[in-house]
Amino acid sequence: MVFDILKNKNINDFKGIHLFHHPASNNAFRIRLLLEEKQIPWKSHIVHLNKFEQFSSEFLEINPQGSVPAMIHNGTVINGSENILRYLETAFSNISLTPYLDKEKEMWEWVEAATRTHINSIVYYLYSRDFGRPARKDKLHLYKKHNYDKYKFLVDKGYHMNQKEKEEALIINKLHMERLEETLEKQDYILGNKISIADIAWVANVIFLQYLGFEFFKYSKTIDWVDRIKQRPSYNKNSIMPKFTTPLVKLYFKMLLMKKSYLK
Ligand SMILES: N[C@@H](CCC(=O)N[C@@H](CS)C(=O)NCC(=O)O)C(=O)O
Repeated sequence: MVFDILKNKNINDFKGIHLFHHPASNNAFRIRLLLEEKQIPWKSHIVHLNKFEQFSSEFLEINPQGSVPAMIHNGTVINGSENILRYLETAFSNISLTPYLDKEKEMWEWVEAATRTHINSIVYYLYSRDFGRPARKDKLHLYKKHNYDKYKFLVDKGYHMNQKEKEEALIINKLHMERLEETLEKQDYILGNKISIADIAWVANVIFLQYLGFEFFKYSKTIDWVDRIKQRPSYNKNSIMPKFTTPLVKLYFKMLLMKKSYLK
């Protein structure tokens, strides 16, 4: 339990890199990939989102938004995937993932686009495919207080998405994938023929979309690019995102939704 670790230890006492994450989180996946790419030793702490550990007072002290990834490095807390990627790239520059100095601004624009769109693209598509974790009514106030964007999404769209909204979720992601495919038609990686943080940031979204059944046959360069990244040593047992989209998960969520305590 993540709060047992946090209860017994002061933030300043965390030495080295401690990542608070969840295996099935695409936002956390890109951090694990970068840590492995840079060969940084790190300690894993799983925050069980389904048990709402993200809203324990102990975890909220680290990340007041109640979300993963969050990281502590020698007592310094850094939250949110874009911030963590930026921090790691600066603090651990031995192995650099910024291969083109003249394209640094462009690189961070790609990273920002991959992370900023989380709720409006990835979460939207996740729920349109019935793989979104059902919202418990008694937890909604916590989302309202700590993670307003997710709260708004759950209330507005989470469980009563009409056909038009489902199509919109698909179109938003298609537009992103078209831009990526066009870029990869010219080169092996997003910025050129060398991997950068832009690739690390986007591949986490793409693999997530693959798990959700997004149709990729039109995006062959993107598929080759994912395979190229999967061949790298950084894609290993520490970083990998397990497949979470089985029919059983859908069935389980459907059963939960029959209970009164869940938002419909
Ligand atoms: N902008 C943040 C978003 C973080 C986020 O929303 N993470 C999700 C997991 S992918 C989460 O922790 N959700 C908690 C919840 O839904 O209760 C980032 O890029 O790290």
